[in-house]
Amino acid sequence: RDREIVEAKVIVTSPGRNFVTLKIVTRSGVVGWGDATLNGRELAVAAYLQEHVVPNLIGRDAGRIEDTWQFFYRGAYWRRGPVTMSAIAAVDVALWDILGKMAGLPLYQLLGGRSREGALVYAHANGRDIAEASDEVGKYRELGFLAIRAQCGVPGVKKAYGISTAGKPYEPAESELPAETVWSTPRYLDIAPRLFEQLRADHGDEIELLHDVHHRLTPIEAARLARSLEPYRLFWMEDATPAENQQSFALIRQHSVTPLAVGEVFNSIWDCKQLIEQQLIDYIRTTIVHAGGITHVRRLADFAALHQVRTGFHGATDLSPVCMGAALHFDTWVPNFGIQEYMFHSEQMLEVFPRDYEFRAGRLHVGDSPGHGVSMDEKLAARYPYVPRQLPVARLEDGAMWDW
Ligand code: GCO
Ligand code: MG
Repeated sequence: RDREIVEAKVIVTSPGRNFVTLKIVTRSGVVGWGDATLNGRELAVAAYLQEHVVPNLIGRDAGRIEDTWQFFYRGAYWRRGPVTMSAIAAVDVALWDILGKMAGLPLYQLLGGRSREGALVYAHANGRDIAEASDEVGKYRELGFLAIRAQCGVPGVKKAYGISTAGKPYEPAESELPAETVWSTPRYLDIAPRLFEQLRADHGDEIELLHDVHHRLTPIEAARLARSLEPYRLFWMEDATPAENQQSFALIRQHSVTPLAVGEVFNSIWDCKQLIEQQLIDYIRTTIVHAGGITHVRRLADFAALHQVRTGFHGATDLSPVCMGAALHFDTWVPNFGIQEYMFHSEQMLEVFPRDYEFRAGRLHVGDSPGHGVSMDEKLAARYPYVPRQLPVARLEDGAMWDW
């Protein structure tokens, strides 16, 4: 009876960007926090939670995590999809948080305990040209990063993906209606290998380098890029081509040994079953908030382990510190861990979400507080109301729509 859920509250706040958070409270006063942020579509998940989930939570036993997951997954009838799976994730993570607090144990301990001291993370180095990107890589090396993702502007392409306005961290959803960007595959395929040639020349072989193609190439173009990047030994090439057709990764594989990562837009194991089973990828990026929480992502990671695919969770700023906390506990436990993305949240965001993880020597370390170690200052959150924001779109030079 102590574990009965007596309150469930959806909180939307925008301390620099929008976050959707679910708070669950038990009769004995234990509070659990879950992230439900779906960048650019936040209110769809907030409404799903508010209208269809919260009424079903009141009166349930907070300790029945698996049953609650099955209830919302099977019970919705309309399976999967990013909105449903983000909503389920928020419930699931909040319940794991409560379980940890009830047991007085950090979340990684509930999963099976520590497998490593800290989670290797990668930062984002973005430059308007190759020289600026190389300087940025240098800055992150000085901060102690052991792995760095690098992107640079493409000559002749307005607002290439991943490039911030000078001095500002990259934050894609900056306008109420989608910003229009232009894409040119030939120009990009020309500059990308030159970027990595320069980075190896400037920074040597030891630093791990990553790159995000952001779904913009066809499979054969991706194969060509993967092959041309081989001399620079990337940690991974990400989202080489859209992955609705999982078979298309076979074409890339056939031509190159550059490791492949995909999956930040996936929301269930079914989106990557073939990719994993046929070993068409090396890293799976699907993370807790968008794929049904710890309960589902644990199954996904175990399945991936059977095929020697490792985790490499999405960790852009549009996943809140609550998701980051849960992801880091998962990373601390999961045997087939690869790497964790780490884009900094601003001080303003971190004030709203007090957390106990910290960066040391290239790795993020979780604290030992019970649960996932991230909470929310609700009073402060109330000072930052929702601001409508959407992700950009991309068009080819002839005006036709393309993948952003
Ligand atoms: C990444 C991602 C992000 C996404 C963003 C969309 O690898 O970090 O590609 O930059 O574009 O999360 O909301
Ligand atoms: Mg990405």
